[in-house]
Formats: sequence, structure tokens, C-alpha cells
Amino acid sequence: MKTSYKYLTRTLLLVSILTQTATLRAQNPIVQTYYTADPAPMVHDGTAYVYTSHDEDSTVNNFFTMYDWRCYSSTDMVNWTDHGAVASLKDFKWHNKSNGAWAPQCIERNGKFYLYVPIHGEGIAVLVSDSPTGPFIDPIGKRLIESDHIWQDIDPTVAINDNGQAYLYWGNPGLWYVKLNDDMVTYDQSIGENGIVSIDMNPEAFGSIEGRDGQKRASYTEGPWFYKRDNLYYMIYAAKGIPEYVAYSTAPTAEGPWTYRGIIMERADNLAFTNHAGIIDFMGKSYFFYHDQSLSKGEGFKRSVCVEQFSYNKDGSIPLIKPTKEGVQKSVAFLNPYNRVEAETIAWSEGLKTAVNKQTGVYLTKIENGDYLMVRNVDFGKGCKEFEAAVASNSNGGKIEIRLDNSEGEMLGTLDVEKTGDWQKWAVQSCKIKNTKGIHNLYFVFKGDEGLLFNFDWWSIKP
Ligand code: FUB
Repeated sequence: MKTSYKYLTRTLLLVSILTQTATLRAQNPIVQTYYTADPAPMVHDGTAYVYTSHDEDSTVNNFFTMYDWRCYSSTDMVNWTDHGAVASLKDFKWHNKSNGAWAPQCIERNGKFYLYVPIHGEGIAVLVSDSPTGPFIDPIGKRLIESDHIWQDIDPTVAINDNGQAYLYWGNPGLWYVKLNDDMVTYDQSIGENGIVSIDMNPEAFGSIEGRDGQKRASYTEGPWFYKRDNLYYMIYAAKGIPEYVAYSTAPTAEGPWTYRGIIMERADNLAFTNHAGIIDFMGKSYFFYHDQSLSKGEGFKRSVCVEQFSYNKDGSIPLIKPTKEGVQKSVAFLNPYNRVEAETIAWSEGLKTAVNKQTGVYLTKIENGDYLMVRNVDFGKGCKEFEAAVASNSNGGKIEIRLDNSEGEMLGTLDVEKTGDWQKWAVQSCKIKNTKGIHNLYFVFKGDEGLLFNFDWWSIKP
């Protein structure tokens, strides 16, 4: 009798989660506060991180306008915490480029995090940190890859072999690699040309397209993503020039020979003229990261990172993946509201920005009347009675309406945010809320006078 009751409770919980997800709104793009592109996911210590390049809100000369690299993390794949700009062009003193912070990738080795970045026109560089979210420093004070084609040296991708050998691949429209030494910031000079191996770009290896001269050539364009899974090495990449689709090749060793395996993501209306993919396995599921142009409503220099869940076929091949608005619908964990939750942990938001300072780290800002944020699959457990939030306001403050399941859903309570006297003078303010149980999407709807209302650093619920 006991077992069947337990079974019934579990089934009801499952049904409740499924109904939650069935009525969910869009989940892509995963970041709405900034334009983000060129996603490079990484799993470390039970957390999924995604490093992104960053298209500025206003572009210069209608071209890629990119000054820094951002990082977001998630433990459930639906709520993403903003760690701000973790590195920028200013971290390199050896060049004077003010633009060109293109597609990054980060990897951990022996407790250090190595962030490989292209500086367009200056080649590939590396930064290192003791933490996945920085601060990163330049360990060598010069560009990492010394080649005679630095304009083409973009989009680094890195993986470490089972025997500890790290490979760094990169390039547009060619593909090159080096074997990194154990220090991850120098490479084996004994192979290729001064340590750089050039890959033979033929249609059998990287797909076939017809050039202007009518000759067949490899479809590979840029944005490689290199990794090993089971006994196969994968190279995912943007193909066919502009507009790009995403295709892939596989190889039995890290050095090839590569065989073309097909298209992963076709062209679609909401996609930008570039695409750039990254893949991870996290908590037993596989995720495909890419970018689109939906947030900017069609501006190819203002892209946004999206994620789709997928399953490999039995033979290790990757199915065709559709870019969707819904994105990842099933979270792999619930959010615990009884812990301190950073306000910049967001499943969806409208009208908001994040900023950073030394005192609080990243916080939510530019909060105006009518803006809102939503966190998904919040586990209220057996019930709650109070809501508290760290806020700062130099205007008249405002209100946080705490609502369930949609922005006009059941109101649990309202926090009257009082003026603190400075945008950086923080105070913890609280209010009573309705007792609530189970799993819900939680909405914070911001209300107040015209103009900026307050800054918001973290929140928590009391049982
Ligand atoms: O983001 C700038 C460039 O656009 C990247 O380096 C390419 O992969 C393409 O996404």
C-alpha cells in the first residue's frame, strides 16, 4: 500500500512537471539581457558553463562589434546565471585592437581554466584563471599561434585526448591544429610547419560545395568544435560560406583522417548569416548550442545563443536538429528558492540588463515599470512564508510582484522596494508571501513610476 502511494505521489509530481513544461513559453535564446554569440559550452564540477562572444547593442560600421567575452552557468539547463564579461580585449597589452573579440573556448586542466580566444586580425591568444568565471590573465604576453595567416586564425577549439595530449584546432576557411604542451600555453614545435599542421580540406573530409569556378571544394567554412565521444573524434563546423549551415565530420584519431558525416542544422529564417555550434553531454543528456538572430529581430551582427537537447543515434551519428523557440523544455534539476538565488539567474526576462561591481558581483539593473524575469521549475517543497531580496535604489524604489506560472499569474505577494539612497547602497528587504507548495515557474514583475526603479542583487524564500 505504502509503495503504491509513493508511486502515485511520484507520478503526480512527474505529471505536474510535464504539464508545467507543456505550457511553457519560449526558452530560446537563453540570454535576453545581452546579445551573445559563438557559444562554447563546458561542463565542470556538476555545472554547465557557456562562454560566449558578445555583440554590442550598437554596432560600429554595421559589422561585428565585439569587445569582450561573457560567461553563463546552469545546473539545470533552463535557468542561466550571468557571470558578466569574464575577459576582454583589454586583458592583452601586446596589441591595440579595440574590436575583434570573436569566438572563444575554455577548457580545464589541472585546476586551471584556459580561455582560448581569437582577436580578429591579431590571431589566437590564451588567458588563464583559477576559476571558470575568472579573473583571467594573459600568461605569455603575446599571441599564442605564430602563423603567416593570422587573419584566418579565428575560432579556436580545444580538447584533451585520453592520453593527456591537448589539441587546438582553428581556422577560416582552412583548418589547422597544434599539439599543446602540458602547460597549455605553448605547443610542440616539432610537427607541421613550426608546429602548425594544415588539414587537407577536401570534399570527402568536409562536405562538398561548388566553387564559382565550377570546381568542387570542401564546404567547411569556420567555427570548428572539436571533441571525442566514445571512440570517435568529432569536428562540428559552420559550412557553405554565407549564409552558413552546421555540418560535421568524424575521425578515428584526433589528427584525422576526417570523413564528412552530414548536416546538423539547416538554414532557417530566425538564424543569422553565421552559425557557430558547441556540444556537451550534461547529466546524461546531450545539448547542441548555436546562435540565432531572433532577439534582434533579424540583425545578423546582433546574435543570441540558443540550446537544443538531442540524442545521438546508436552509431554515434548526430541527427538533424531544428532551431526552435522552445529550446530545452526539461530541466535536469529543480531550483531551490530556500538558498540565496542570484537575481541574474534567469530562464526568461524582458527589458532587463545586468551590471557588475566589486561589492555585489553581477546584479540586475535597468529595471523599469513592466519589466519582468522568470525562473523555471522552482521547488517550493512543503511551503513558504516570506520573500527577501537585496536591492538598492536612488529613485523612489518600486514593487516586485511575486507571481506563479505567468507574468499575470497568481500573486504570492508584493515586495515594496524602498529607496536606499544610492544605486549601490544595498539593503535586504522582505515581505510575507502566500504559502505555496510544489514545482512552479516563478515570475518577478517590476512595477513603479517612470524611469529606473532599483537594482536587484539576490533573492531568497523562507520556509
Ligand atoms: O563572431 C564572429 C565570427 O562570426 C565568429 O568568429 C565566426 O565563427 C562567426 O560566428
